[in-house]
Amino acid sequence: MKIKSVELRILQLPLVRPFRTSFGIEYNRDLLLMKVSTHEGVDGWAECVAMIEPLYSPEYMSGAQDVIERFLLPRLFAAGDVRAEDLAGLFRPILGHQMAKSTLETAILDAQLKLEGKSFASYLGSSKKEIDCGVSVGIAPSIDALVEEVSQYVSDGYRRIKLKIEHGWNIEPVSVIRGLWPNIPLQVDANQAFSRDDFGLLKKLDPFNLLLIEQPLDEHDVLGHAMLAAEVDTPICLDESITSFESARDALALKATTVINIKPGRVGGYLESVKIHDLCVENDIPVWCGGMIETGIGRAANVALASLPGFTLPGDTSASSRFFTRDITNPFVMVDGRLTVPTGPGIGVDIDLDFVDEITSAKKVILAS
Ligand code: OSB
Ligand code: MG
Repeated sequence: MKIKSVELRILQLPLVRPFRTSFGIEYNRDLLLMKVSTHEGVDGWAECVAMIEPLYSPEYMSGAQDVIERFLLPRLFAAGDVRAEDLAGLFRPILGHQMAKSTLETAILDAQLKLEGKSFASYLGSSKKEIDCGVSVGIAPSIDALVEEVSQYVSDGYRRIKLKIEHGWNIEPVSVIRGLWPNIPLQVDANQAFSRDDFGLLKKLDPFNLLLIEQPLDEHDVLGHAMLAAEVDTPICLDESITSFESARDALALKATTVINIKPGRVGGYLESVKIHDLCVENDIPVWCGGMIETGIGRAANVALASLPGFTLPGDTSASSRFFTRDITNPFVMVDGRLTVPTGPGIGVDIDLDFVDEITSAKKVILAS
């Protein structure tokens, strides 16, 4: 395929309720949206999962845009005829910036698969028609507010609940939710809030029959996670620490993680995600698909990925209504705790261009020549 132009937009999409994680971080969903147009006549779309500030990972929205414009697009345009499978090699000299790279690879893959009439799921190697859904619950203003929010998700039919935890919000919320729903699959996510001094506290989570503790320690403290894993019974699952196939391989070898959260943006794209998935399948390590508050565009691709056979745990692949009153695609609607895997060509969703225009605050088109 030959790329004709790349359109970048900044959108503001309001959330249905605030989403709070450790360190008082409150997420919004300003996002960078990309459309790649090709000489073959198809367009490909992708969203960048970098948040507006570098609070989850070092990448941030306008930094990702800068990397795309300054370093990735010139290499892409100079390469001429490209396929999505070429991009990792093409971008290899540019270090880091996985979310920026993933955006471009995903948009090109969308265009390529539309041209070939193939769905994302079948290209990635999946056969499942639907996937089980979990939901990520932010730090609530009070225990009562948490119970009310979780009750809503349980009655919506979510098949797994994930509670965000931090200092001052850990054993009590978990104990209350476990007490009210003794059998619901439950897990926690600390987003790096704890340190090696907190093993005693984290050990107190063992009686609650949690599926896993996600990223309790600093992203660079892989050895600390291995030490913690040896002390607690609850499985440890890395999120932020897994930024590539190599980091996943090494974390598994160190026994720092016995479950892996795969987020395509964090590891540089869907192709790298499949490599990590295959590694985990070979090693009998369960994986699940993380979320970055995606719109229907990123959600569609995540749902396709989550339908691969190694994704044996429900992911943060919730319905569009979890975050948005109105999505920028046909919404993902959960039925019986499951979402249907799109089967149309490419990511397989229709984009509501009128609504996208309505919430666009900036737009730029970069021509290949
Ligand atoms: O750590 O999994 C995380 C959202 C933004 C940044 C980091 C995380 C999250 C979530 C998932 O918890 C939210 C979702 O369902 O998309
Ligand atoms: Mg996480």
